Amino acid sequence: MGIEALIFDVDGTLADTEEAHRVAFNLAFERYRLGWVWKAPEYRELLKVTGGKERLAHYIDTLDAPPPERRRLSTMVPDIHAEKTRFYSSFVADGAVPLRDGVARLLDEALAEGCKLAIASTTTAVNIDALLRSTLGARGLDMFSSIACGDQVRAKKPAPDIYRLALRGLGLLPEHAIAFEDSPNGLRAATAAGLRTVVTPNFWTEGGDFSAASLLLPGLGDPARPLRGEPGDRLESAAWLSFDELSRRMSAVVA
Ligand code: XBP
Ligand code: MG
Repeated sequence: MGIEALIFDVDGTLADTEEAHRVAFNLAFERYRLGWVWKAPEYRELLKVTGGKERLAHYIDTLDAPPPERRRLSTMVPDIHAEKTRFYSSFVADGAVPLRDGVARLLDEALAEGCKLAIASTTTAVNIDALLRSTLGARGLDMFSSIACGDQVRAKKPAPDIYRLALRGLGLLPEHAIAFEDSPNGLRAATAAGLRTVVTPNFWTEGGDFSAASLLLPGLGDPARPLRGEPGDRLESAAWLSFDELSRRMSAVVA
């Protein structure tokens, strides 16, 4: 039972996007003269709430403000988030956020072996479109057989819904696919959907509980940017995660 699809999370996994999201949120707050500034340590905590709108609503709930003011601010969440998305998607469209090491290589290796690609992300389709076009060019969107994202599901990560939607789009059972994630919420979502998961943490998620990961690596690596201590530490054949090694390793586990 080989691997028939790789399902990628976007933010933090395909690309290290959260600093751009954080800057975009702060520009939207300025635009609405809210006087809020999310600095990195606070944003790292806020990232435990997935979904930009849900994160904003959570933040407003924690504000030391009278309930009528909190209610007024809550009605502004969709507009603030739309403004933030305009800032973020323009940064990304301008090429501000590259793919993480090894991502483009692994995508191409998988496609060359007839393996399908999919996305399961909490962010919006607008943001995903901008990232795939700016990093992979016009072919970017066409590389993915299924893109499950944002508000297509009510329950966001760590709920499994978005991964189940991606699997339905692929027409596959979870045992025929591998998920790629960067965060504990994402790992929980993929695991709950029955998927084995490769986790590549980043600054915003390092130190999280990744005990359920099938494979935990600092990144995917590349011949030009090999992973320190590999092969030998966690990988057998090279200092980067190749589709061949992933395929061998994961098919063995299922068999
Ligand atoms: C990470 C998220 C998103 C982003 C912000 O998504 O939780 O909310 O932080 O994007 P992923 P939005 O599942 O790709 O890791 O403001 O568009 O939600
Ligand atoms: Mg993520």
